[in-house]
Amino acid sequence: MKIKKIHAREVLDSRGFPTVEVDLSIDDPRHPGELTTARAIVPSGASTGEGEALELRDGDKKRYQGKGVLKAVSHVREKIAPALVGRDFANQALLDDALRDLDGTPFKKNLGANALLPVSMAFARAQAQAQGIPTYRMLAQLFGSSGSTLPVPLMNIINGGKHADNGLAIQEFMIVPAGFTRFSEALRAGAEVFHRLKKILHDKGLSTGVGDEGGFAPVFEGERPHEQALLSIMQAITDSGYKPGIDIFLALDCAASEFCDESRQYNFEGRKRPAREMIDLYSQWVDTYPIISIEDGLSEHDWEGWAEATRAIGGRCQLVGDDLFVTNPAYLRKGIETKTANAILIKLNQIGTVTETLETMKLAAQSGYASITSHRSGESEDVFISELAVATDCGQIKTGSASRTDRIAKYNQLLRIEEELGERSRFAGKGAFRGLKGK
Ligand code: 2PG
Ligand code: MG
Repeated sequence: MKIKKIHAREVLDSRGFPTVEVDLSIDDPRHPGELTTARAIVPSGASTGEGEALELRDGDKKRYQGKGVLKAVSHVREKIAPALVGRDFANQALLDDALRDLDGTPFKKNLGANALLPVSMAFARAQAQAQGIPTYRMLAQLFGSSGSTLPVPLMNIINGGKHADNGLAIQEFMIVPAGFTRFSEALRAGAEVFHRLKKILHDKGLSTGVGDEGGFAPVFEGERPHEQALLSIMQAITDSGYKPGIDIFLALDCAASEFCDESRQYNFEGRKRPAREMIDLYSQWVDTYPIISIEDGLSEHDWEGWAEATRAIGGRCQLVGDDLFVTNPAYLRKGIETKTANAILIKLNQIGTVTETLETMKLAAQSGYASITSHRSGESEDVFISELAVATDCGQIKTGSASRTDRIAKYNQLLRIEEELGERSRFAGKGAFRGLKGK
């Protein structure tokens, strides 16, 4: 696969901040003399883990409040393109090795993960195009999987934390329509609950404006706003004619690093609490509500709290490390060795190349950790994560609510893939979750 052209440009993400888009062309083996060109856009997080690969921003306050990405764009144009164009790469791993060598640092501090990743993703797509196969099939070949499993969507229908300004400490309240036989049915149920929730909030006089990931961002007045959020969602599920705990389950992303202070006290509902208290609260919620997944329930700096949480709730609930593992095999290995968490959130831009992402997912699968392919809060029309979720048969995708095209684009791509796979497709369903026993 000889690379013929690489071009980068600054485009905007779903929050209106700049990000990097790359067009990459290779020879088209099916049409000698012609090129095939693929495109990719990098997403961007707001509640980022400290161990993430570098997202290079210009820092020039005169442009986009310092958030411009012209440096990353120039790294693609002036460093990556001259080094790679004209070279032949037999596979994704070799291309990604070359990208990593060019950067030369583990956290992509020289060129920026936002310069490397779009090249890596566009190359994956270009390879698929050259072979005349869909991207998920190409990625499945790399991963050694069947590439036929449609993931259960984890749909974030109430937004809080850094993704909204409604005072909720917990960042994401998700519905998980796992009790269906097809992805399209699960998605339909999820969308129906989303619309029902809108009515419930409206009738209570609460705002139905949406946050960064397309979920509602109401301000729940009074005591225990987080339980009010859970109860509103439970009502939305039943009012839609579905059974909580049978058809539809709940999941949380607490993003607790954001409300944990330096002395490891969690600032939650008006009071500072030690990890033990947060764990007791989660444990009680898991018993009361059909919660089957809790992400970042403790801070990324609180490995002790995490280990305790895993002992206390890990047997009956999926515990997902996002900020804790940052898609990095080294952090995941530490988690496996210390029996911390039992699942990992997968975000390509936390690590910076497709190959490293697949390596992390492989390690997770071999160690009995579930992988959840995930969007970022700053997204675009790029649907690579839908392809990745199906390709790896990981069984779960987290890509926002049933609104905002940046989120819906991912779901629509999964609908297309389900249709294309036809009889060969399977929906991951409840089998994707370890916490379902006894619910
Ligand atoms: C998360 C993500 C995506 P962000 O914390 O899981 O939902 O948010 O992209 O802001 O890190
Ligand atoms: Mg998270």
